[in-house]
Amino acid sequence: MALPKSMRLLAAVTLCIFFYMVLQIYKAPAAIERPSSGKIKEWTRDPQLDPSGEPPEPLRRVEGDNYEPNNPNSARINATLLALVRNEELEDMLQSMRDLERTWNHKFNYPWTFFNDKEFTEEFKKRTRAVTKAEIRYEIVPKEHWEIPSWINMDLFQESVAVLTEQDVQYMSKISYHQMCRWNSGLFFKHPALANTRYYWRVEPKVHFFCDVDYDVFRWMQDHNKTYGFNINIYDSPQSVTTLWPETRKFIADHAHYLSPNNAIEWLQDKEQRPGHNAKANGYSTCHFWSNFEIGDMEFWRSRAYQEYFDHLDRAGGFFYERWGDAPVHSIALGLFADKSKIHWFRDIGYQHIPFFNCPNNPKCSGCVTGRFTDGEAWLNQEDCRPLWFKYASKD
Ligand SMILES: Nc1nc2c(ncn2[C@@H]2O[C@H](COP(=O)(O)OP(=O)(O)OP(=O)(O)O)[C@@H](O)[C@H]2O)c(=O)[nH]1
Ligand SMILES: [Mg+2]
Repeated sequence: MALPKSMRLLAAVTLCIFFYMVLQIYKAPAAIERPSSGKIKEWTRDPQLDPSGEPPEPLRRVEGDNYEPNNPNSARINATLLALVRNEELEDMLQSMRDLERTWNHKFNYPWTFFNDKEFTEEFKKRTRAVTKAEIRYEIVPKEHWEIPSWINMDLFQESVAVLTEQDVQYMSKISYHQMCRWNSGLFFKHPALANTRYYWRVEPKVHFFCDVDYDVFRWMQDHNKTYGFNINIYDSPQSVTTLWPETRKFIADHAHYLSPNNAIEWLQDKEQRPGHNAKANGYSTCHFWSNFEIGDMEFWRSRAYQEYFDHLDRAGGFFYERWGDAPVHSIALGLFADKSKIHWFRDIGYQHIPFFNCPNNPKCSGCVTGRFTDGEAWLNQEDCRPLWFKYASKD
């Protein structure tokens, strides 16, 4: 018995749909890619999962009283722990200090230098003094280093705030945030209190340190001729730095002689890993050393190359009309003007600034999860750009 024509048509369509579905199932990947993995293709696993220890010798250690706080012939070099901090952040600063004193500085007793745009309160001084045997200096940022520069047009600033806030640029409307980024970028090392200091370790309130470090980190920088040390590398929000790379290119065009022969420009310009970021930031990958932790040689910031670069950026106005951070500004300068072999990954200094971690596989560490990059939402793993640095520079 023949089926009516409409039934035959329906059967044919159903058959087609069936075969189409089978084909789609066949074409699907064998394993579903976890959207949370986010790790770069070069990595099969995070290198912090592998056992690691101290960086190479020479390592200077405590012997007898060589690092005692009042030893006039101590082995300390010209270096300081430094923090820009507000009086209201006292509890969070104490937390950071306790961690760093416990893991490192109670052995080496490097001085702390605190900076503030206002006077420190007596309470701030009293309570910070109680958590260290080392000397502490309390310094005020000079007005001319903090105030908004005269060439910034405040109407234009307000317009930019409206536009970039709309584009979700965090802290865009907070004037003090812009001032802080500018000061950390190009002015902190000019403070008279640091005139005789060469190395610094930047510490923010509310950060954690997890690993015992048993060598003089500043002396290690000096002995190994390092310019800069970092431990976390992340992407920036490209909307906050739209014209930073174009301004940088203008500067390079006139100052090519400042480029290091062993620079990391390829790292700065990578567009493979996050093409969208590179496009929005007009050629900059946005990968940067996360500067709430930095151990550096201020000679680099005091160099002619950096001073002229900073002045160029400062005149361009992007610390206010956009939200250029000290992290991308420092990172770009290092990537261009420093020898990349002089930039060191302090994998052994376990660290957290919300929401990211650096947590090595090292018996000297406790309180963090080995190899965990974030305890925030899974998508934050995608912000990790260490693999880019390792690809274009090294893990040293
Ligand atoms: N004295 C002073 N310190 C400031 C000011 N703004 C920021 N800071 C300090 O500068 C550092 C960086 O500021 P944060 O607000 O932590 O900036 P951030 O790390 O980008 O932001 P979070 O992710 O919210 O921590 C911290 O040590 C602050 O205490 C300010 O107006 N005055
Ligand atoms: Mg912070």
